[in-house]
Amino acid sequence: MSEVSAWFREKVSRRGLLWGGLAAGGSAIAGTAAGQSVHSGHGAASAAGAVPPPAHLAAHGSMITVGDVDNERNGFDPSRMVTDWETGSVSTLPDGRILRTFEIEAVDKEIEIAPGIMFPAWTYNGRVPGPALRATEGEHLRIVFRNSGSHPHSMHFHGIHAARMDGVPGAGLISPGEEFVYEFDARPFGCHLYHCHALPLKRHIHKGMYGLFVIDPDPVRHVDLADVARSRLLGTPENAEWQEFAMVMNGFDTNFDNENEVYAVNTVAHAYMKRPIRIVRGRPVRIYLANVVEFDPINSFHLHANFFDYFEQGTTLTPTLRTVDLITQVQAQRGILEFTYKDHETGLYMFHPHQSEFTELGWTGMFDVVEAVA
Ligand SMILES: [Cu+2]
Repeated sequence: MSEVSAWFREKVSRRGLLWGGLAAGGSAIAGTAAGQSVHSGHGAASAAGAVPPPAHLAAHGSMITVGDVDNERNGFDPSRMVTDWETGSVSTLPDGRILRTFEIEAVDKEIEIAPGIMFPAWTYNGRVPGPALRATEGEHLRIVFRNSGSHPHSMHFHGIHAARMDGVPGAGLISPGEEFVYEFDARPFGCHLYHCHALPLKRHIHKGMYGLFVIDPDPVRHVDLADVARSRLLGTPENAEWQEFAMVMNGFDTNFDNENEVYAVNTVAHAYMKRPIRIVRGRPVRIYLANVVEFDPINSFHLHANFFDYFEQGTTLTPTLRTVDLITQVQAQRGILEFTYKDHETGLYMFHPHQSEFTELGWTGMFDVVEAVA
């Protein structure tokens, strides 16, 4: 068998496995791509006692999950998570600098990643991805980390810090029941991430131990581009003009065969297809995007009917890519996307990776561009 046909056979069987599993679990993925009509998708939803999908889903003929994930049981809701920044608590050090403290607890938790599909996750503060930590350049950070999970864990930050704060074995990797305090200054500014660095790394990351770590630029340190820096600094009037979203592209290997069966942004398959992210037409949009997908070498983000500027790792105040509608990210790669729909009609605009397989297995969403929020 040629390499190509072997690849195809493997992908098809993976798809078959997911569909079979979903059907057995009382859920289904409905859609045209699998030879099911959108109408029969409605039927499946009714049979499961679910509300029929909104008109926009039928209009797009999308292949998406049927039914709803129990956000309350999960303890997190992708629609809220997308704007939920964890800023910790703030105090002043004797030298006048800001001390920002975060409290993070590792806990084992079963989460629902698609309707009826449970995943035994390891989490930071009970959510996947973990809290989207946000600080300002130059602050002193203190992260109090407690391990209430069943395995050794750590927090390894992508940032600048001492070796003893690195979250690797011997430097902040702690056993269940232990506590460790990471301390370092917030630098460089940018869109970073943190993740567990216990071994086997692949397992600890894909179980759910990752999150965004955003450091806003301090405008005082960037006089030439102070306006840009202020627009990125949470809490300023300039920043309030922007519609900012936290997005972590992730995937889940539900049967432990080193392949993902479900893909998403912020964990729940197709969450933003069912509840599109609302954007006010006249205001600019900024996405803090990171890829943590395990097992697949690359992920991507494609925006429909529009182009954006991209800031690789967010560490510059001028774009590193201008006027693109697609970027790629390997694992741990991240960046900031900036765009606007101000000259567009209102309506539903899709975003998804350009690996079609990922879109069908959960990673696709919509922006609902509106005139104003009611
Ligand atoms: Cu871990």
